[in-house]
Amino acid sequence: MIQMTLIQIDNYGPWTVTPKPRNESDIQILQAELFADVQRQFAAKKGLVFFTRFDNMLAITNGINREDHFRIQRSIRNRFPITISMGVGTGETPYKAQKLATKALQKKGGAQSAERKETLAIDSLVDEKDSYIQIAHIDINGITETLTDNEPAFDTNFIVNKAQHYLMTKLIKKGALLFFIGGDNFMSPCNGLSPQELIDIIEKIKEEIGISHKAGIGRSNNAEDAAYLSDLGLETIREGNNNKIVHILEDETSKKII
Ligand SMILES: Nc1nc2c(ncn2[C@@H]2O[C@H](COP(=O)(O)OP(=O)(O)OP(=O)(O)O)[C@@H](O)[C@H]2O)c(=O)[nH]1
Ligand SMILES: [Mg+2]
Repeated sequence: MIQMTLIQIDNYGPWTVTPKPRNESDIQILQAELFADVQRQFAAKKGLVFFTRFDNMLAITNGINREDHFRIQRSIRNRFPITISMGVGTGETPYKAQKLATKALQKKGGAQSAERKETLAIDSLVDEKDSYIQIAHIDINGITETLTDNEPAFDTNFIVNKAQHYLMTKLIKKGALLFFIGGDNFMSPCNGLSPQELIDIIEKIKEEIGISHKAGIGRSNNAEDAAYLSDLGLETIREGNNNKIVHILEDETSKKII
């Protein structure tokens, strides 16, 4: 089971234009600093946050309890001009977990409600004994030679975006999520997805748009270790000159549970 947390800035839309529109550069700074801050706090507990759309972020939070979430909300309130609400959900797939997390928060009020402030809506938390996370770190093959060093930066960015869209479209059908994490890298929390299904998706995208990917898959009972193992998996593929599409690594904690 995977546990996911939705982190949402309270009543942010109105705040960005009250008393009059704030400078976009200042809004960008706030969002980047908030992301860095919540990442640091969740990471201290082996969680992993994806910036998603910045005003809404999604995190893998297995092992992080009610009190931990509350402390993060309080710390943000004490240091930022905004507050954050959170919803927490669990599921056999990441899609289900984030859906329940979102529903729990939506029930407590809208994103632009002036009444909903620093709400913590927990649908469910994963028991330590059921905690299991599978993450695929997906990366484009040879982007530096083919694109970064040859094409205009914007065109390369557009292609990375296109790859992301194709990956998301196929992965969501399997209950897996996909987040852009920088460069030519994507991370997919993908409990329930078989390695063969991922290989099939990557091969299909190669056929459809001519972009080839590789993926390290990591499995653990916490996000930090699952992500780290997925990084190591990618390195193993690189050592073999990208001949393999997928490489799986799992630790002792994940072998007990599927
Ligand atoms: N967020 C993140 N970004 C990375 C990571 N590794 C590389 N990058 C970024 O992605 C860019 C491309 O790196 P690579 O994927 O290693 O380069 P490549 O040319 O595609 O080479 P191969 O993937 O080995 O085929 C780098 O310049 C970094 O900006 C990572 O683990 N995480
Ligand atoms: Mg690459």
